[in-house]
Amino acid sequence: MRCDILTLFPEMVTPVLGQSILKRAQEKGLLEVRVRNLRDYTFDRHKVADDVPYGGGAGMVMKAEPIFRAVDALREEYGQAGDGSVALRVLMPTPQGRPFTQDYARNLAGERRRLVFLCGHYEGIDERVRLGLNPEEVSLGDYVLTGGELPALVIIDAAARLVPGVLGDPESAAHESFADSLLDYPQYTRPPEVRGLTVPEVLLSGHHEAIRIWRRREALRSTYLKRPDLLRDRVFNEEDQRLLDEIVRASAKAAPVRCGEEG
Ligand code: 6GU
Repeated sequence: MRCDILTLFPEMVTPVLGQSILKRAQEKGLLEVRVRNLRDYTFDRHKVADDVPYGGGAGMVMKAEPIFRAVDALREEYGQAGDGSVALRVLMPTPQGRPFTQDYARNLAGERRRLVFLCGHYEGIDERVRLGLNPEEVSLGDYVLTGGELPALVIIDAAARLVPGVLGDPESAAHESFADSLLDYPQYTRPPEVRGLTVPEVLLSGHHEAIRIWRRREALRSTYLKRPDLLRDRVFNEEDQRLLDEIVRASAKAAPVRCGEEG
């Protein structure tokens, strides 16, 4: 996966890329992230990258031309794809975008073109960037952030970990939350007792099949209780259906809690 982040605040992103799994992915050559300061593509003595909005109002708007120039520079540098199209996929993090999901992350992880993130800040970006570059607008959810830098990192993180070889154990990505549209089962590590809280017996049993079923049941239970929407319209195999029936029966028997009350 090859990415470029275009931002007025490179220091918001570079430290994160130099840590942990994203750092190792880059060292292994599985991930490349180049961070460019949009200020380097300004064209006046004072390197002005933003200006007051036409029509008045609060805040500043990012100027269009430095962004066009930065993308032109990338096109120049990376050239054309085999079919003559430019080998860039331009993404713009914005609350107006298409919702970012695990499927979206999988799609980016398999992308052969460079992923270029245009990070807006302040009150936004001059509309002509959207009109001229037609970026793919992507949103993390229905809330507002101060800029596109944190979303760009979130998106790169979610996609990079799906690139084969990025996670140490190839099983880790396959087995966890959302790989299967279920929430994770609980994990425990040593010691067997912490502050009077013990580890479920089955996990100490060494009985692999019993452990597998326990984990499956807990994943289904957690999803049923916390995110029932993920189970809607889903077709279950026989085992999952049986586990889910048990869970539904058990939770119906437990003292019902009315909406707004604590358990
Ligand atoms: Cl992707 N960008 C910004 N700036 N704010 C957001 C967002 C993205 N997703 C939710 N809020």
